[in-house]
Amino acid sequence: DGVRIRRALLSVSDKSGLVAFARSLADAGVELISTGGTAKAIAAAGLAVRDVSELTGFPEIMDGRVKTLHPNVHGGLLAIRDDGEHRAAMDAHGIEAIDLAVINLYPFEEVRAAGGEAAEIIENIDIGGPAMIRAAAKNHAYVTIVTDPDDYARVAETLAENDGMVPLALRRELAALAYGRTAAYDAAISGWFAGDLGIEAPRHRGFGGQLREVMRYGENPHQKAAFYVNGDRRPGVATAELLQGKKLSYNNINDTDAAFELVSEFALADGPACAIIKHANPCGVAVASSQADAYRRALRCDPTSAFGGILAFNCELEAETAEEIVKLMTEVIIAPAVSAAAQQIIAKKKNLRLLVTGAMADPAAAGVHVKSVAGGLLVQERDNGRIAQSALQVVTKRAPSDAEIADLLFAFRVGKHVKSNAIVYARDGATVGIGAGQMSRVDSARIAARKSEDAALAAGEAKPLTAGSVVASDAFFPFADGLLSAVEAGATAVIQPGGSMRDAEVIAAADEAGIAMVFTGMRHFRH
Ligand code: 93A
Repeated sequence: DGVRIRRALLSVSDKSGLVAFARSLADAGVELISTGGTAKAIAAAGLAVRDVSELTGFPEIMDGRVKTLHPNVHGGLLAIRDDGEHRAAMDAHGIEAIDLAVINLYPFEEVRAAGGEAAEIIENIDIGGPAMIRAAAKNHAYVTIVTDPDDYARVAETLAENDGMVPLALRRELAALAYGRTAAYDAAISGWFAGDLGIEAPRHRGFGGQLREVMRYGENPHQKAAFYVNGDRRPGVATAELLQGKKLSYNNINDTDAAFELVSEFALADGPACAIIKHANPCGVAVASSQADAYRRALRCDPTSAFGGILAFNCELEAETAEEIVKLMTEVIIAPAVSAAAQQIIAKKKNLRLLVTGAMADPAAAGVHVKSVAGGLLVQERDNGRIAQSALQVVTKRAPSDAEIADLLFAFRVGKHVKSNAIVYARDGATVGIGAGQMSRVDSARIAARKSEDAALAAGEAKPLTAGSVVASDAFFPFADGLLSAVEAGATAVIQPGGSMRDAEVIAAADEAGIAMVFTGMRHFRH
């Protein structure tokens, strides 16, 4: 099932590894045909190469927009070699069979990521390249298609070992890679157009990705894993620069993303913010007048869980904060920037990863969220919903005070980043109890309160930290019990979406307890 390679067409934008591969092909007696820049590079290495214009009898025109879009190229790639009619067409039109196509595409993704002008980005939409890749891959019964320089070595070795032939199994595998590449390429182009037009429907957005790295393992050591990036320039774990420490693991990337997305909810105008994440849930979040204070107050919420956690900040990491951080075991720090002094302090902890994003992410920006299910993918818009103070509806006799409103909005914003059912207690811009991921809301409320008692004990305080706090619920309280548990913990105000059949019952319970409650009309499930 091997096909002998006699003639190869090479047309590559990424010229890495090209010359060595071309040389091994020439050594195997393969005739080389190439487009302008590729031919130049091959000829410069002293190898014989035919220009594709000679094959087509047509010059490259329109700044190269049309160079390989010609029947002599596509006929040579698509002809069924042992079909009488196909052979007759080849003879009649002087079409020469092309057995190997080596093609990589105009760097659309890179130009887009570098923030090029629209005209430049559009010029980097490759038309001829994908057409040849798809033609060669379709005809893999006769043709070998190579789209990734990483595959040059094994194709060259295969040729050397198999008397200049490529076996069917490898041709099929390379065809699968080829269509994967053109699909990801078109997804990136579609995503760019969609973003540019402000189309938010996920079906218009590309969510294909490009392989960034293969990881040692996934969520668990027996699971293989890889990190794909999609060219979206949203500041965060995918775009950040790693200033020190080992590569991030699968779980590190997941947690660091959760940490940075959460802290991005808080603008600098809100004050320096810090979020501590464990297992993708926050175990402490605070906004304070100084960054070090924000860190200390976030840590106070649940110091036990914070051990080995991921830290995110919404402002440049300062030396004073760094001094505090190195006292405790921490896995990752992510911040928009880091001061030179802070970097020196962190450097003492060799294994601590320090990531710098250069900017904060826009919490209101549109985006795509993908999740796999057996047999498919679920795609939705990212949860960019945000509740402003003006959207709050007071439903109790008592209205919350200004200080309570500030804490209510803070707690609700944190709750958006806590796995459902989420209950978040907050006081003076800091979480003081977080209940996450329970199947019943009342359990989340009780767990949050109990954790707050533990935290008070650890801090040597007599009263639980929830005394005099406010509480946020990511979805409505279906019954009064969850609310009553919050009242018992000492909460004085509640924020929740509202909309339960039993809202009246829950409101009556709040009034009876003398607490204030506001409805947001927006739910923040996170599963
Ligand atoms: O502008 S194109 O869409 N039109 C074409 O006919 C065409 N043929 C090859 N782009 C085309 N290519 C691309 O040119 C290849 O995919 C490759 O990325 C690049 C190689 O050009 P050069 O050999 O001049 O560097």
